[in-house]
Amino acid sequence: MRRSESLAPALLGRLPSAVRKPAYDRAALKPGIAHIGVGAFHRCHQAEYTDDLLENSFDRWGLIGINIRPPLLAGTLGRQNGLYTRLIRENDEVEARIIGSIVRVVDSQDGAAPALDVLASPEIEMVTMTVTEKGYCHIPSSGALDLDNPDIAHDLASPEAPRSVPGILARALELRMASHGRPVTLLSCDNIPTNGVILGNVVRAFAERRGGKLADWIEANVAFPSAMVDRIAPATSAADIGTVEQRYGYHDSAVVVGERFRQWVIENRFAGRVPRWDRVGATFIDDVTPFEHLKMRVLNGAQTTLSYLGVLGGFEHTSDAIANSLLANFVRRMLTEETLPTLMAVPGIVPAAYVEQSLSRLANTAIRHRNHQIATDGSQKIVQRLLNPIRDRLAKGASIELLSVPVAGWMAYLVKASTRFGRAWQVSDPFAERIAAIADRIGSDGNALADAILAIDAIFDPQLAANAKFRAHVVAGLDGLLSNDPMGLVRQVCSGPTDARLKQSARSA
Ligand code: CS2
Repeated sequence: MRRSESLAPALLGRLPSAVRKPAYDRAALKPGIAHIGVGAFHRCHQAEYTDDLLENSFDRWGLIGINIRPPLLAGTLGRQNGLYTRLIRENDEVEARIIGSIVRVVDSQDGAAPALDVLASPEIEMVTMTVTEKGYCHIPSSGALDLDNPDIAHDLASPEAPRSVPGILARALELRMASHGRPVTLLSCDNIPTNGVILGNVVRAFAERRGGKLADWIEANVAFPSAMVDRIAPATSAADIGTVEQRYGYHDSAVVVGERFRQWVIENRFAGRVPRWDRVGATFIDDVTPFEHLKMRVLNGAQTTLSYLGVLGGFEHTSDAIANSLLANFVRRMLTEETLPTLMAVPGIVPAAYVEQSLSRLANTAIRHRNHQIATDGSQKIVQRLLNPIRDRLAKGASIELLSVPVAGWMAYLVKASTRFGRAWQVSDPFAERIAAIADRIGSDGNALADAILAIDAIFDPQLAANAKFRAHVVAGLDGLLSNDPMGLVRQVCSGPTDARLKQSARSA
């Protein structure tokens, strides 16, 4: 094999034996699934489960991967005929496997037509998606469709040329209804709470505005199951591409690196035929809620916490942050003392063991998950990861001191990106500008900052924002995290009772 030859079907027979290859006849594969959002997570999760299923019982579940936002797929996955390397990395271990389940990729960034062609075709009976939290165009605090979102306003005015995910899906369903009429399942694989319910709501909101029979047709022919998905798979870096070249001698521009752990729990509510992912490790279940709470509050809650406190403390990756004993101790205490008591019983899982397993996953030094990547779009993440457990705790009169720290961390992260704070780093969050403007106006007064940020009701429901205990903890957190010694705040919170501190910040309010 010539060094750095690019991955392609013709190369499969010549790859080193350490690289596992698809054990089924790829040429016979027919597409049955479409996926929107072919990022690292999809390539490391749904596409791998599907590859397992093809090995297990073939059938006709090839995947068509669609991107409606950058990056373009044609020059990477497209050139490789959909093939890519999935590396599992755990500390010193590396395991390589070529995933063959993606049969075609479609770039639809400049207009919805190519995506609609696929989504409306009769052969597609399952549409999965990883479009990020903000892709659903919902209001995080309520789950309702955000009618002020410019893409939504555009799509409601021009439903035949949609830009948003809800607009594209509603249009695809309309085309299906008007042509072959075959049922379809739309399966969200994003970390939003009750993701199937939210997806159903935003798509139906469009259908109802379209009038005619669409809403009724959707009721009868479309399913929106909720699902919990899990595998840590950071954005691919140049170093990952280099790892494949160095270790295995070929070039793959669509490599993805993930941890060994994976989980997929899907609500048993389908329309049309279903890929039997349950034969290869996924779980089909009546109620996903307990799994969803467990995963978003524990694993994702810990990631979000380590990302904000990590950036503020000067750590680059999750594994660097958790290697710090103060942050490790903080996050373990937060999860054990405050998060765990909010969880429902989860069939087959011991919550305390799940916490330890999650913490050890985050300590995996071979997974280079940047804190800034996880910190992205925090406004769309903190409700399910932090604010919902805080609300549950408040309803029981229980302490929320630890869970409030990462909420203040998210605020401090965006505040410090403002001009007034010297643009400490670049951020990406739909609410970044609004919070930068607040910071520019107010400066470092924790009380005034907290008041202005808590007033954003798309994130903080008014009852929570008005809670004096929550507000006091957020103010104390902000003051500490915006000081010259952010880790000092974490140390202080870890060191015990804080009533005195709270009284002091209440006095200065
Ligand atoms: C991460 C998730 O970027 C993020 O928000 O917290 O992508 C996380 O790695 C996955 O949910 C793990 O399953």
